[in-house]
Amino acid sequence: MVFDLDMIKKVYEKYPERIAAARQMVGRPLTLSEKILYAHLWDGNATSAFERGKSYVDFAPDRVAMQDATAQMALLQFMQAGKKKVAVPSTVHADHLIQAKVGATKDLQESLNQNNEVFNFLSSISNKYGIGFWKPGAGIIHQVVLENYAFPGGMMIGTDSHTVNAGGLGMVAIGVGGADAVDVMAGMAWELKFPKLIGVKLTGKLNGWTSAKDVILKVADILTVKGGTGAIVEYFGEGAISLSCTGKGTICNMGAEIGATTSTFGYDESMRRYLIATGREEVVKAADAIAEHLTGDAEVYAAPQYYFDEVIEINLNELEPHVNGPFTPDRGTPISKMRAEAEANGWPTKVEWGLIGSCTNSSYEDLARAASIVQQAVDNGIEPKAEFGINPGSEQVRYTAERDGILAAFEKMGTKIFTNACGPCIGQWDRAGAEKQEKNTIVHSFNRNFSKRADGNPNTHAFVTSPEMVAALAITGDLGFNPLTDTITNSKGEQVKLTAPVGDELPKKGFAVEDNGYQAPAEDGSAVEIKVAPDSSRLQLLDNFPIWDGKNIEHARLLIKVKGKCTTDHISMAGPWLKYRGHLDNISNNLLIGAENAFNGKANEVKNQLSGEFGEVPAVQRAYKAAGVPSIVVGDHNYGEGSSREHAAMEPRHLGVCAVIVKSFARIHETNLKKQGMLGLTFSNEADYDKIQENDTFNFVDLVDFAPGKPLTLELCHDNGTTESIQLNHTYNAQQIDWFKAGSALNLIKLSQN
Ligand code: MIC
Ligand code: SF4
Repeated sequence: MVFDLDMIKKVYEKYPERIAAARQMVGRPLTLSEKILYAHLWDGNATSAFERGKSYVDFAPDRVAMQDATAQMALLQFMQAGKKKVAVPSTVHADHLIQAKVGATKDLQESLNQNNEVFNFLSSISNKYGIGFWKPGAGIIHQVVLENYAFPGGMMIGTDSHTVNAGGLGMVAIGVGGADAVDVMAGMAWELKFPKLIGVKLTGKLNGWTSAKDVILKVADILTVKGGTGAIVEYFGEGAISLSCTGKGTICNMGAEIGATTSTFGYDESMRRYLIATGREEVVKAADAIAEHLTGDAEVYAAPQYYFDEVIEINLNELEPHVNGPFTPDRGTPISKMRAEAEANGWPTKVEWGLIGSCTNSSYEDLARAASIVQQAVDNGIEPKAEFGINPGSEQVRYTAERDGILAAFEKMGTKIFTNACGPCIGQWDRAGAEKQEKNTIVHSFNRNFSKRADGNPNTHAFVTSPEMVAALAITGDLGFNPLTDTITNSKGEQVKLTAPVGDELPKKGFAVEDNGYQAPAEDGSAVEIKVAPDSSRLQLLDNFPIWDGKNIEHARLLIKVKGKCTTDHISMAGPWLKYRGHLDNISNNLLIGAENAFNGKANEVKNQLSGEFGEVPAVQRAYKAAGVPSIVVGDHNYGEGSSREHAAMEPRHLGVCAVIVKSFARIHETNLKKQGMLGLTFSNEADYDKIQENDTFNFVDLVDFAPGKPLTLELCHDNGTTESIQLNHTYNAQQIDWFKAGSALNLIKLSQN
């Protein structure tokens, strides 16, 4: 079955005219990213050219995807928007709340027992509002989207930063907070700053041990975790065409790790093959009819330096397998240098676990290639030195991989096959012994490796690599093992050299599945009642955030000045806290507990200015709230990097923080703060960060004049009696200032309903 074929055809019908209009306005050949963006303007045909990195533009995305951990808050907000049905095709995927412990069957049952209330809520609210629901065990959101919904030239948003995975099928797919999803589901325009464009030209062809993952590991190494901020990364060249569609998905997926708005590839043969293999010949037919519009213009790819803001070239012939980490996905090390790097940095080289899965690398091809390594170990009598776990990307992938003997190869090596879900990637991993907090190394095929992410142990050194490299490193139990040059000793004492991985891009016998886990919504859901128990610890209906009183904020205190990396995992931790994603007050108890206090170097220990005592961040903030004292949070660079979770913005808002002032923001988090009616500001002069002292009080002296393009002034009153003023920049446009004034974007939607 092809989902929403009519919608896809309608999008394609508009393409020729929209592209012609864009061409005329822009006045030069177009990149693919521009074509997709201009084809999705809310106002129809382009009437002017937009300035990249400057113009705020209203778009009309074709669809919305949400996962269970973020959908709860998104849909709690949607409930308040007063709509009968979602305005565009939308889906919810139950994938984040399932723990990996002993293996799929038991783990899934356990998760159903524990999360029943939330799954029932998501299932019934989806049913009510016309949203497709993918049940627990159906698969990871981005794999399921790629297999069923993504289409070349389409535009979608999703409440998860890795929504960008759908760029593998030539979409512009963007991760957003739930409040953005509410706009689109409520039939309103969705606003985005017109992105900058980074072109990545791929020459040559992957070979031997190198895989698509290595392309993005290399790009991450070059661009770092913030190098893609505000940009779409467009891949092209013969190397791009030679990659499989799911390989392209892997590359786009991890574009989230460099802060890119999204990444994409032009429509090509690999996409045709994938669409056909997943039962979507109809989409191929429709796409073929406008194929010229579904890729960048030839002039662009011939002379990219004139059309992109930045161009990177990577020769796939020369690319080496990479292993990135620990603690950050942009620290890249080619495998030939790993032993020396690990020794120089004191990283444990003994690998304890190898994990294959996550939305990044859980395709049929990924499992097949990794299995070919595992099979060699089995055939040669090599005992694996590390433990092994797999999360297949979807039930369709799992079922097919089982049928084709791929899972059997892993099972022979004692691998745990976990549920088709996120599992360890999001800290849903009951790893035996993690509580001992021992220093150790794990390797995985995921995208993120922030401290504590997978198992909660700050001393776990997690490294990101391709599935086939995970297999090789886990088998040898040695982080420094270079399969291109090194040998392994088998049980008979012989030296064995692994041969390079092989695996079918798509199953020769086609994909198969018995129950894909999809639940279609009711035609008319108006009678469906949504129940949220008032005493539930998991779900809580939302109250409006208070509207701005129209006055300058005075006598604010410092909740915390954060030092160094502060991802959304530091602001609103996942793992055990995922269970409160639908209960704003309960989840607020994790506010900033992972962030380092710049004054004492400790996490979750800040000075309560009312009592003079030190306490945990959420408790101190609750004390300020109870006393009616406004507060601010100060942060470093790329604040809010990582996830799209809007809890990281809603929690401080709920607890009474009024402003977050940082050196720079990650895109999604900055928007989330704006949506929730907070002030997200940056130091005009970065060095002013150093002027903020623990006992300061703060006055926003010209907030009453808050206007687009006009910096704000903050007065710092130090406890020695001196004061000084600093300038704060902001990127609020007129509408976003209205969100601030109304208390939140949602408050404004509600006002417009009355
Ligand atoms: C993640 O990978 O961190 C997550 C969990 O998928 C998040 C979403 C979330 O926090 O729920 C993401 O990437 O947006
Ligand atoms: Fe799930 Fe991990 Fe992908 Fe996030 S990155 S969607 S947690 S598999």
